[in-house]
Amino acid sequence: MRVDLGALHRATVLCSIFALAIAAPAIADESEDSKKRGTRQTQGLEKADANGDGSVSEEEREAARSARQERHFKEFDTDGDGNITAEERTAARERHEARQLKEFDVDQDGELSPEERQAAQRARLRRGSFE
Ligand SMILES: [Ca+2]
Ligand SMILES: [Ca+2]
Ligand SMILES: [Ca+2]
Repeated sequence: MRVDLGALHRATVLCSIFALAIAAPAIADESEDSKKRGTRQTQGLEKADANGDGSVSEEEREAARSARQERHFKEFDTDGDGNITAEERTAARERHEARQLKEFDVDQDGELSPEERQAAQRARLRRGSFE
């Protein structure tokens, strides 16, 4: 009967990583799809840039982050009572795993190999969330 602080914290950490990635594109790795990621980063920037002046201020970054966290919270809290129960957490994890399987099970053997997991993790970092 309590908020999953662990998950929220993880989201915050990942958001920070994402923010770093935006701030320092030079340190981006040389993965085969770095071009695609650049596009995603730009989209993320546009979303966070609430007043459209082309840069993301501290406030805008903060607002984007809490919006994201709220979205995650709502995704977990399926009955909307403001609490995340163990059942809701389990259900969310199952949904998450099913989604991951659908998206990243490249050879469709019904489970994620270490390589597929890695791809999933990279995609997650790119999105700046733990969805
Ligand atoms: Ca702005
Ligand atoms: Ca609930
Ligand atoms: Ca597989």
